[in-house]
Amino acid sequence: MYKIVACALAAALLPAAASATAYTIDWTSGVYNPDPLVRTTPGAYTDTYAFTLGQTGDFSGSLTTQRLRVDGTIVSDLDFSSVFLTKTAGDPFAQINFDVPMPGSDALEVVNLASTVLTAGSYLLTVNYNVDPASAINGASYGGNINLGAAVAASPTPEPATWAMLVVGFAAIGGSLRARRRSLVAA
Ligand SMILES: [Ca+2]
Repeated sequence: MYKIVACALAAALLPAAASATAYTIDWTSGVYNPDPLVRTTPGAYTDTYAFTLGQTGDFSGSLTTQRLRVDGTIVSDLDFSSVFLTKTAGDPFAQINFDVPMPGSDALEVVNLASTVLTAGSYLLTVNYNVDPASAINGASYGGNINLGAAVAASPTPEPATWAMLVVGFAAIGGSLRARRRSLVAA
């Protein structure tokens, strides 16, 4: 009996494990609007967004907390704790940690997913956040957009070194034609 009470106390003191929800973005380019679940239970949450790029693309976007205000009082809010991008398959990739301004604030939290060029491979955007008991009464969520654009095409303008090679090439062709003409005249 004593043991059971001790175990129950320990369980109550331990922080609950974060609830994890995985989303898969099925696109190679365009805009994806995350539609995460509205949380009505207080606690820590982890949402992951998996996507695969067949070619190099430009990644960007933003995530914003959605707040509900009743009679001037915010009754629904969540708090981002960390947002980062990792690669699960492909070339080596250094994790990108996006800045989370005003963590834990009741103010509107906006996480800017700074524009980044990503090479082909599989990626995972992880969004960690907390919902406190007061905010959970009416449910808390966030929204935003995740963009993937085609990589900027390589410039068709030849590099200075390429121009130099072209000039040398034309000069060589001109020289050989003149030599050929001279030899024809001599013959
Ligand atoms: Ca907040």
